[in-house]
Amino acid sequence: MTYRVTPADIESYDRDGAVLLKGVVGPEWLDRVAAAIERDIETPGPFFHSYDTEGKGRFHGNLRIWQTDPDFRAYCFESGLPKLAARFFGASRVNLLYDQLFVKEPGTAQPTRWHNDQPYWPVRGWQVMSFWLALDPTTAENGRLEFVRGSHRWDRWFQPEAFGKTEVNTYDENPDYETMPDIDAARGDYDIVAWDMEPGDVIAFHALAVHGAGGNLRDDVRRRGYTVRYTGDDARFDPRPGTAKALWADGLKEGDRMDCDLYPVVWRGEAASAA
Ligand SMILES: O=C(O)CCC(=O)C(=O)O
Repeated sequence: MTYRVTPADIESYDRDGAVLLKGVVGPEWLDRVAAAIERDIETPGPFFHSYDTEGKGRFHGNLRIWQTDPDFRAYCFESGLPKLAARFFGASRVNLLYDQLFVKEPGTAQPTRWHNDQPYWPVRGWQVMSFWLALDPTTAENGRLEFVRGSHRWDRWFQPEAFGKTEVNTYDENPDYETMPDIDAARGDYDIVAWDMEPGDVIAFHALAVHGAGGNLRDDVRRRGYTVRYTGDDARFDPRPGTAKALWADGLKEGDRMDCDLYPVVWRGEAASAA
């Protein structure tokens, strides 16, 4: 991976909470990730969840798949993404938080509800971000991601809910969290940004950025997205109510640095040169 983060990328990320990075992931990594996705669909890892699509299409979800598949692991550790995260954070250390797969097969009309991520995650701190990789050409018709520009700076934490009816992934109520407003009912009130993507493009986004995605309304193309989440220097373990228990690390106490087997350090360097 040879992509170099530009000052303009960092400015957009800081201001808007999300930025499109074109052509980050080359054909070799794309092939490895695509093959790993097919393996996961064939024989899903332990955190597999299929979202209910009311009989139409199929929405395959899974997480922590780096732990069971060597190619997902290699992509999370060795692809160069950790260094990109360090650049966005200006951090001297990057930990892998986890990875997650979102495959909407043709005809999966179910949107991904508006949400922000950090309320789901047992981590506090500002240096928490994701890289969503497109494996297919992705447009408004087959479920591209959408972001509310600048929402990562609202400091609003929205109550997690499952993306669809699933057997796993229920979330405790957190009295400090808010209910997500009905953004689709008042889209004109929000500054919504979205980008068409080509395979290998990546969206880098902040963990508090409010985002969602449309359904895959096409019957001839898939919409495979693979996301990797990283944390930086200021991240601390915080298993507050409402967070996904599947992401809780045994052996860490609230306030600890993230470093452990579940959140391994994947990059170290000079913060000054990264900034
Ligand atoms: O791909 C999707 O539908 C949702 C992705 C998402 O919410 C994420 O990666 O945080």
